[in-house]
Amino acid sequence: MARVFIISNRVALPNAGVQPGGLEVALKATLRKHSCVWLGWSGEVGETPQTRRIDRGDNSYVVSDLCTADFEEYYNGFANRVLWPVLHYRLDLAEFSRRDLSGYLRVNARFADELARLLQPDDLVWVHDYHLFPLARALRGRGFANPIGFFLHIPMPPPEILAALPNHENLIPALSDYDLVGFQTDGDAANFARYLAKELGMPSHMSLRLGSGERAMRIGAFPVGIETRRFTRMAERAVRTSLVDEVLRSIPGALMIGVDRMDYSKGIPQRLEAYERFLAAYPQWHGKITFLQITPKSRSQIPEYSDIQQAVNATAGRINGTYATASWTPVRYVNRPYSRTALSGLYRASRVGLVTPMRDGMNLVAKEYVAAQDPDDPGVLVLSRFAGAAAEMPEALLVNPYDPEAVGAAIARAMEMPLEERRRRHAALYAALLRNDIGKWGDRFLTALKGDRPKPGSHAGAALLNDLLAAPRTAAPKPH
Ligand code: ADQ
Repeated sequence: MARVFIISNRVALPNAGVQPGGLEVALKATLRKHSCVWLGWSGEVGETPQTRRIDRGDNSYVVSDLCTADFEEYYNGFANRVLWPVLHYRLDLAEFSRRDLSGYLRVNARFADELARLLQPDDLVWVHDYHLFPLARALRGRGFANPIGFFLHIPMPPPEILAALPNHENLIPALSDYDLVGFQTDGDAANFARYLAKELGMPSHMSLRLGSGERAMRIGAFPVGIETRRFTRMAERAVRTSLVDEVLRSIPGALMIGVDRMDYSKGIPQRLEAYERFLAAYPQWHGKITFLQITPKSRSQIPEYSDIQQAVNATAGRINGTYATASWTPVRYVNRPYSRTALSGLYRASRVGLVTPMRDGMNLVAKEYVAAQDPDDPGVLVLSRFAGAAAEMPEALLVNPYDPEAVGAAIARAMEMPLEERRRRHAALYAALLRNDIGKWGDRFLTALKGDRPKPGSHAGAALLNDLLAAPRTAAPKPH
């Protein structure tokens, strides 16, 4: 098979230690199965940027530093202060500047130059995430006709929100230079299809004439999964380690766990408020539940992130100040990352997994929590309906994270749930995880990219633009 070029903002170098982040987890199986070249930013910032290459087995890693202006404008600026909030439905947090946009385009052009030096005509190119929307356009402009796919790990909002993104009329149509554009859910793919129809008057057939020539772009849903059985085995071992034992011995009653990167999309302050409402409404659980929230810091250069940090500290302090006793601390808020092994053991030891993002592309923590459970005595997943994972996990207790009382009631329901019901829900959730194991995700995407249509009825097969727009609808507006 041809080499697979993976391009993403950050590259998880082999043996680089703990790096919380979904991309690394999602790509692990693809790296094991194919000969890959993974290219992106090294994570270093310097005035004389260097490029390094590491070869490991069948894979190579090519990473380049960014200069300070690139880091500020491309990464901190346009990617994290404009695209991240807008795509998470937070227009109120977006801070657009033309300078940041030009930095974003400049770094994309640089990645295209880097790729141009390495690509052979039969290589497949798989581009990841919102940092790199215009990369295919930059590659096409350099004369490359390789199959190029794009996967968006975060949500695609409806066109009414996307249209508020300054310069969307250039940026979003640039996605049509990809052969395949993949999303986490059918809802995200449908939002993109609606954008194309609404903003660009694009017809509901798949040959699109846009920008650099005629190209058949397809769009589809490819929900990211996890390595289910592997994670289960890891949790079985990890639950017997001294870390888990010490945690369990140090708390009275049951453990409830939340694990997230520090980000406003994850709804951590709102989750703590929901727990506070739960403690107020269900005093019978005082002293019998401990909420462990694990959240390493991220993007702390950006003020919104230090604001959440403060809000979380304040709420956790208030809850403990109100309810703690000499023998019970209701919230333990931990600010450091844990290994995946340690997390898996903690998930298994937890009676409730609280995963309540305000908006999330998928959310792998929800899936890991389910995979980690003991099927004979499983814990209960309380999951935000606004996580992409909710579409595949209807047997979780689905909640609206904007409604703290409802989340509090779901915690109570999870704590009280009879064993039979817990087993039934867990079995259904676990079966869904196996159907969409991550090992199949990369294959599905790469097969679709090579042009093979997915088998009808296959889970998470590419839902094509045709299908998404198949419902009878009024004539599309003309392009403006
Ligand atoms: P993230 O928002 O980074 O990724 P999420 O899916 O919540 O990701 O979790 C990613 C991984 O990081 C999980 O394997 C989890 O165990 C690990 N992780 C999270 N918090 C951690 C912590 N506190 N300590 C240690 N490890 C931690 C993006 C999108 C998601 C999407 C993924 C994959 O925002 O919606 O699910 O990509 O596509």
